[in-house]
Amino acid sequence: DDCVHSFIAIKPDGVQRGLIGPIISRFENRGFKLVGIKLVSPSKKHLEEHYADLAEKSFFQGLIAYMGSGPVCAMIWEGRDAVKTGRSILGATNPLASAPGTIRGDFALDVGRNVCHGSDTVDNAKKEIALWFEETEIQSWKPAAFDWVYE
Ligand code: YYY
Ligand code: MG
Repeated sequence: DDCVHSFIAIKPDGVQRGLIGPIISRFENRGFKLVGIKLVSPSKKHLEEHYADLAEKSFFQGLIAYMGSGPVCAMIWEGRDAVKTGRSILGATNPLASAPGTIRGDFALDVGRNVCHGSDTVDNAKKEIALWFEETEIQSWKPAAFDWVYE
């Protein structure tokens, strides 16, 4: 089944810049369904686990400091190909390479302030959702417009 969950987060710069609404709108407008959302102040340990794959990178310490510098809006979005399509809605990692019309291509300039996170594979989405959310925080519901979005 290609109807999956992706973990999408609005980073501290996105929250501070008032971009929660615009970012949520892009996922809603596309037809995705919000099944989990909360504002969190993640611990250093939590962020180091989230970005464990990047621990050896030169930018790792800066990345952890940035991600811990303010509230993060953590979300789970559900829908057709939500992981792959979520990445395309976000745009390329480096905003200078992100196409206009993507979130990073419209709202960011610097790779270290790229306003949003999205899972890169279905496996990583499952791990990230398990790291950021409790089962009871994930809703199962059918939007009224469902049959107008999917044929
Ligand atoms: O998945 P994505 O966020 O697009 O990129 P990753 O390669 O997973 O890197 C995570 C995060 O690290 C990226 O969003 C910004 C930051 N970063 C950086 O500060 N400098 C780099 N050269 C590469 C990534
Ligand atoms: Mg990544």
